Amino acid sequence: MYKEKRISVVVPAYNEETQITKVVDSMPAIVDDIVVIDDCSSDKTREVLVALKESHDRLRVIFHEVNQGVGGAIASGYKWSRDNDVDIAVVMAGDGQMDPKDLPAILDPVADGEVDYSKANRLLSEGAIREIPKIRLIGNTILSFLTKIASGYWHISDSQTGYTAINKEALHVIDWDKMYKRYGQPNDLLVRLNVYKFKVRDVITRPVYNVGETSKLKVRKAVFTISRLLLRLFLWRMKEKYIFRDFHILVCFYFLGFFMTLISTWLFGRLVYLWWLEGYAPPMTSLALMFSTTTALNSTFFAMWFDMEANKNLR
Ligand SMILES: Nc1nc2c(ncn2[C@@H]2O[C@H](COP(=O)(O)OP(=O)(O)O)[C@@H](O)[C@H]2O)c(=O)[nH]1
Ligand SMILES: [Mg+2]
Repeated sequence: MYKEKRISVVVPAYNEETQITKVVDSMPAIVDDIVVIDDCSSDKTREVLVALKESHDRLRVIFHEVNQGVGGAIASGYKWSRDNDVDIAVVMAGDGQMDPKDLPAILDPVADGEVDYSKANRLLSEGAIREIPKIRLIGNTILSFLTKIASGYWHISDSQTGYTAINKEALHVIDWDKMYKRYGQPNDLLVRLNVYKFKVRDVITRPVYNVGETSKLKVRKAVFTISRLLLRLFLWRMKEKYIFRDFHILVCFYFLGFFMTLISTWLFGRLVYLWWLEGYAPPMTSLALMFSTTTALNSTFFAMWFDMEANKNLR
């Protein structure tokens, strides 16, 4: 229990035979249920967990018969927490990259009823540039920016962290079977939380690397796949939040921004082509390009500003 709330920690684990014991052993006393999901590991994770269960009565283990991905494992842990009357469900990786010392700080905003979901933010910590591998820092920064646009939580960054806490209300509202099942899970969840108007906050934590973990994530591939996912999520949020559930003129501004960007691209292409062919820029095309670019930028910035305003009380 923490502040009279029942706490579960959901631990997705895939081939973590060397790491999982340490994660379970180091779980602070405030945690009531350690819910480890073995996602059909091909190493000895399953055997290690069965043995650990003998000596840890807080440990609950869920075995997946087929591999579902980290998001699928987290969904199983969330459903267990929802059905077992847990007040706050935390997620910590099975590879030891989340420092249990940070747990109270992550829990506080949710336990005190200030927000519905809190998450770690390693990018704002002092050692971020030194401790996070460069390629991951770049990938994470790109995805964090795109996640701001897609989710409407403009005050949130480090969208790729898995260290999070969610309250009972959100556990009951979100449809966990629909959540994205692989590495884009945190991004997908943020967009869903926004549509249901849940409050979200970042808590600064220190990045943890080189504790014996082997990452299964390929940064380039993940940036590409998650960017595509974010585009789909963005369109879904616009439809759900600003057309169906309520209406906001910002969707028209976003649409105009997009349309004018297409026109500008076409005009720019035409201008370069004519310049190259005839050695001069036709004044009408140049003027039209100036007009369409200005409108494209203005409309997009207005749409973003409206979105920021609409979400400013969700922090
Ligand atoms: N359930 C499940 N967990 C996974 C899978 N891939 C990775 N994980 C877990 O998700 C967590 C984070 O994965 P990791 O590869 O370390 O990602 P990184 O820390 O972002 O590099 C770890 O606890 C892994 O055991 C998977 O396919 N299924
Ligand atoms: Mg890891």
